[in-house]
Formats: sequence, structure tokens, C-alpha cells
Amino acid sequence: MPLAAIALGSNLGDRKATLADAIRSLVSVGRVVAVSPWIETEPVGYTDQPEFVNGAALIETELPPELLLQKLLQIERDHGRDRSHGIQKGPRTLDLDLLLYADTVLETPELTLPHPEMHRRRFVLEPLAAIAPEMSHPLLHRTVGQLLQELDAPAYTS
Ligand code: PH2
Ligand code: MG
Ligand code: MG
Repeated sequence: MPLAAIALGSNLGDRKATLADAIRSLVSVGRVVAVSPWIETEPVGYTDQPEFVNGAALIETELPPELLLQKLLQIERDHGRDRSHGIQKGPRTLDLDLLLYADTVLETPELTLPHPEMHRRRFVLEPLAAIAPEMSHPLLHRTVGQLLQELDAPAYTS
């Protein structure tokens, strides 16, 4: 069965309670194989917002990637996420990002796989490497563990 990696994030409300609840909701989309520890992270990008709690989960699922994404967006909405208001990339009760879906490479208006930013984001790679260091990025041909190491030791310095 295909293995999918999902990033979780929250920076509004009772962040850890929301993330724990989101994990319970993931049971309805597949078999939850692993859940990372939660980490507190400084906001990246739009920085004028509260600290995040981030984590990652692995699920085995029969759902194709587009349908899995729809289910993740529904779980976000169930937890009070409202995309019609607020700043893009701003504070949110729950963010569920589909990072990897087996070795699928896909680009549609709704979904890009692998997630186009995952290899640049420590708040994604650190928790994911805790549960899936050997999972492979099908475009960069690196494992998640290697991608994290390369963030720590860039090939070029100026
Ligand atoms: N998500 C963002 C923007 N910035 N920063 C952290 N630390 N964690 C996030 O999950 C995050 C972010 C947009 O999705
Ligand atoms: Mg998102
Ligand atoms: Mg996100």
C-alpha cells in the first residue's frame, strides 16, 4: 500500500491538542504508521505571527493523492481552518501538507508532489527525519535524512 508523508502545523489555539486530534482524524484516511514528536518552531516566511508546533506523520493509504489531499483539507476545516479570511501563510489552527506520496511526481493546479518547499524547511525535515530518515525524495534523489543534513551543511557558503 502506498506510504504518504504529511506535515502538521498549528500556531493558534491549543496547538498540541489540535495536532493530537488531527492524528486521530487521520485514522479515517489510512493506517497511521508513525507520528513524530512535536517541535516548537519560530515562524518562517511571514514572521509576525505566533510560534508554531510542527510535526510529521506517515500513513499507508488506499486513497489516490488527489483524494487524500481533499480529505486533509476537510480535516483542516473540521478544526476551524478558514481559508477565506486572513493572511496567506499567516496564523492557522491547523495546516496539513501532503509532502510525499510514495515516489509519485505530480503537478496539477491543486497539488504538487513532492511538496515544492519541503527540502528547504527545517520545520518539515526535522520531524520527518525522526520517523522516516530513509524515505526518498523522487526528484532530488536524496533521503529525508540527507536533505536535513544538507540544510545543516550547505554545499556552498558565501
Ligand atoms: N507554515 C507556513 C509558514 N511558516 N513556519 C513554521 N515554523 N512552521 C510552519 O508550519 C509554517 C511556517 C505556511 O504553511
Ligand atoms: Mg498547507
Ligand atoms: Mg504549510
